[in-house]
Amino acid sequence: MNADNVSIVPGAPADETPQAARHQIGPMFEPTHPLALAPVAAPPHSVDGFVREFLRELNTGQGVALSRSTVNDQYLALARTVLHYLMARWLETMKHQRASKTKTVGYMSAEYLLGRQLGNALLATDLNEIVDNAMKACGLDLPTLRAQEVEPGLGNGGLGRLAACFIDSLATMSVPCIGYGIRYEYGIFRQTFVDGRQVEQPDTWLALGSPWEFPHPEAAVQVDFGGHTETYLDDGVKRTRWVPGWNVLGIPYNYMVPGYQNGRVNTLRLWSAQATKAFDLAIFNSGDYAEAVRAQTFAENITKVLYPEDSTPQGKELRLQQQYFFVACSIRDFIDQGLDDDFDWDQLPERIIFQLNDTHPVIAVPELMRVLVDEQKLEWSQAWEITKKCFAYTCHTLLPEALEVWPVELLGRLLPRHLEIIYRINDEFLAEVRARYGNDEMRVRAMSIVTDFPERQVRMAHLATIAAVKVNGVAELHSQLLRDKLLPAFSEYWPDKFTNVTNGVTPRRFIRLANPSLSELITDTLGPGWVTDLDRLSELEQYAEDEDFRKAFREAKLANKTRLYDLLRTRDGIDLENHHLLDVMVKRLHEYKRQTLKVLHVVSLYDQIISGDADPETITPRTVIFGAKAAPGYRMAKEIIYLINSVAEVINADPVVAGRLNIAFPANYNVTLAEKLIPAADLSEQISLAGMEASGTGNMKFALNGALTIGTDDGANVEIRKLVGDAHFFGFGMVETEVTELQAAGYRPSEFYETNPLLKRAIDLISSGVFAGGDRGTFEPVVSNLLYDDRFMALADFQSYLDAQTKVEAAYADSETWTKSAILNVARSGFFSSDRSMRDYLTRIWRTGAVV
Ligand code: NBG
Repeated sequence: MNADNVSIVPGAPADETPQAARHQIGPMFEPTHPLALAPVAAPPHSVDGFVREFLRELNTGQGVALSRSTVNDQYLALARTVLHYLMARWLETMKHQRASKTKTVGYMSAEYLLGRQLGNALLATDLNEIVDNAMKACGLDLPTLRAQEVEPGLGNGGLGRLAACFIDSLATMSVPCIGYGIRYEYGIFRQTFVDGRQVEQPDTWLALGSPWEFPHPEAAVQVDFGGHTETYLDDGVKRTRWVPGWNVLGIPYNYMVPGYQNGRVNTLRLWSAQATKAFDLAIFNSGDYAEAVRAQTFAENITKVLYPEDSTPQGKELRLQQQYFFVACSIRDFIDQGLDDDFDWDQLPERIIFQLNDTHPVIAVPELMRVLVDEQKLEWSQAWEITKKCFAYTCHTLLPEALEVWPVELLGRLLPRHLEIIYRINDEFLAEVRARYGNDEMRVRAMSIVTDFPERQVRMAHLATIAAVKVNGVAELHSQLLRDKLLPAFSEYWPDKFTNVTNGVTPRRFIRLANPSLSELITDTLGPGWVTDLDRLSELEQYAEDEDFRKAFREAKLANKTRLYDLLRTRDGIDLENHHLLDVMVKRLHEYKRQTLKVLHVVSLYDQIISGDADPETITPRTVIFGAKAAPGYRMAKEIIYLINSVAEVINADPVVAGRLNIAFPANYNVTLAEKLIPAADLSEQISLAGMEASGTGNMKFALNGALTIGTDDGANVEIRKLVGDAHFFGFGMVETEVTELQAAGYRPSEFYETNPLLKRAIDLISSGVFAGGDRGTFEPVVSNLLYDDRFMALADFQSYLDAQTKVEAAYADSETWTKSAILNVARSGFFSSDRSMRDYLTRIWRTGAVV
C-alpha cells in the first residue's frame, strides 16, 4: 500500500455511517410467551440425545441427509451440536457478567494461536464418551471428524499461544475476561518445502466453514482514520476534535471460551474490517468494476492477513492500521456493552483492566484518552488518572529491535489526534522527570516516548510503561533483564511498577488432551482433580521409585511415539523407528534460538560416524525432529531451513548411519502437530543464547509431558532447572553475564573454529558441499555468518553443548534412571500451569478474582 491510497479512499463521512446500529439493538419488544422467558436449556447428556441434536443440525444446519453428507458436513454439524451444549452457559455467563458489574480482564492481543477447537470443547463439556458413541451410532468415526478441523492460526508463535492458554485458564478459574483481537482472514502461512526450501501458502482456514464463530454485523463499530484535528469552543471551554478522513467498520465475531467442566463460558471477540460503503453503484454502472469495489478492498485489507513476525517497511502502515483498528473497536465495545449510560468514569478502573499483550495494542492508551477527553469531555488530568489505572503491560522480548516504534510522520498521518495526545502525555511526563532529577537531559532523552534518532519516532514500550499500572516480564530472568537492561531508567523511576509473572501453559490442552496415555496414568494414580490443580503433580514424586509405575510411564511414552510416527507416515511420508531417543527442537526459526547449533551437533555426530571416530554400533540411536517456520522475509532463517533439510536428506540416505541417526523435518509445525510431537519426545531442545529468550513456553510443555531438557540458562529454563533439579536437566553454555563479558571483550567466533577440531570438522563438512550435491557455495551465507559474526554465539557454546549431549546419551542408556528423571520432570513442573500464571496476574496486577 502507498500513501496515495490512504488519502484518496473515502469511506462514509463519520456522522453518516449507516450501520452504526448499536443503539438500535436494545430490547425492542417484551417477550410474552413462557418459553421465551425460560433460560435456554442444554440438550440431554445422553447418546440418544446427542444423536438427535446432531442429526437435526446436519439436516437443518447443513441441509443434508446423513447418507448424502460429506465429512465436512459431518464435522460442521458436530461442532455446532457441541456448541448447543455450551450455549446456555454462555448466555448465562454474559447475562450475569452484565448484571454483576464485576471487574473484567480485557485481554488485548494481536495474536491468538488457538489450536483446534472441537477436542477442547468436548473436554470442557465432558462429552467425549457420549459423542464417540453417538458418532459410532451414526456410522461415523470421531477422530476422522476431528481431523477435518483446520486450526485457526491467528498467531506467530509463543506470544499468541500464551494468549490462548491464558484465556483458557481464566475461564476455568471463573474469572470474568474478554479476549480482544483480530479475525485475520488468513492466519499464519502454511509452510511447504519445495526441494528443501520453505515455500509459503496462504492459510485458508475459513474456506470450508467456520462453525465456532458467531458474527454480529448488526453490532458493527465504526473506526476512524486520517484527516486532521481542530479546536472549538464548547460552552466557553476550548476543546479538540478529530475530523477523520476515512473510516471502516469493525464487525465483532464472538467465540466461546469454555472453562473446564465448570459451567463458565467466557468470550473471545475478534474484529473483522469491512467498508462503511462497500460498493459504489454509480461507478459500477459506469462500467468501472474495479473502482466500484476499491473502498471495500481497501477496508478489508486491514484484517486480511496476520502480520509476519519480521516486518517489511511496506507493511508497516497496514500493521499500525490493524493495531488501532482492533483496540478502537474493543474500547468502544467495552464501553457500549459493559457500562450504563450515566456511568461515573472515575469508576472505570473498578470495571476493567486492559492487559496489553506486548506493544501491539499500546495505541489503546491514547485512544482511551481520546474517548474520555474528546467524547466524554472529561478534564485531561482526570482522564489521565483514570487511564493510568486501566492498563497493564507485558513485555515479551529482550531484543531491542523487537520493541515497536512508529515514525511520527506515519502516526500523524493515520492518527493525528492520537499523536497530539501522545505528545502531551510525553511533555507532562518529562516535566515530572525534570522535576525529580533536575535538568538531566540525558535521562530525559532516554525516557522520552518520542525519540529523534534515527528519525522522529514514537516508542510504544515507553508509552506503555508510562501508562501502565504494572509492567511485567514473562520469566524471572527476563523480568530482571527488563529492569536492568531494557528499561533501566524506568525501573529506577518506578521500582514498584515492575514485576514478574512467569509464563504458563494450559494443562487442559497440553496434557489432558494432547497426552491421553499419560493423563490416564496420572488419574489412575492420583485420582481426578489434577487438571485444575497442577501442583498435585508433585504427588507423583514418590512413584519415581516405583518400578511398576515407571514401566507404565514408559509404555505411555511409547504409545505417544507410535501415535506420532503413524501420523508422520500419513501426513509427511516420514518413516521413523520408535526405539530411538527422540530429540525434538520445535519453535520459530530464529537465529537467537540457535537451530544452527543443533545442526552443528547433528553434523558432528554424522562426521564422527563416517570418519570412523565413533562406532555406529555403540552410539545411541537417535531421531532428531525439527519443526519451525521462518518469517517470509527473514532470509537467514530460510537458509537455515534449507540447510536442515539438506543435511537431513544426506544423512537419512546414508547406509552407514542407518538405524542410528535419523532427521525429520515435518513441514508446517503448528499447534495441532505440537500436540502430537511434545508428548512423544524424550529430549527437549531449549538452546537459545542466554539472555535472549524471554521465557519460552514449549520448554514447559515438554517438561510437563516427561521429556528431559537440554538447555541454556535462559528464560524459563532457569526456573525449570531449579524446580526439577540439576540432576534431571542437561544444562550447558554460558550464562547471561558470561555472554555480556565475552561480547564486551570482543567475540571472535573464528577462534573457536580454529581451536576446536570437532567444530572445525563439522563446519568444514558443511562447507565441503557434501550436503549440497557437491556445491561448495550453497551454504556459504550460513557458514560465513557463523564464522565472522555469530551474533548469537553458537560457536562459543558448541563444545559445552556437545558435552551435554554426551551426558544425554549416557543417561538414556540407563532406561530406569532416565524414566525416574522423566517422572520427576512431570512431578516438579506443576508450577508451569497457566492457572498459576493467572493467579499471579490476579494478585500482582489485576487485583480482581473469580466470580461464583
Ligand atoms: C515471545 C518470546 C518467548 C515467550 C513468548 C510468550 C514474542 C515477541 N515473544 O520467549 O520470544 O515465551 O513471547 O511470552 O513473540
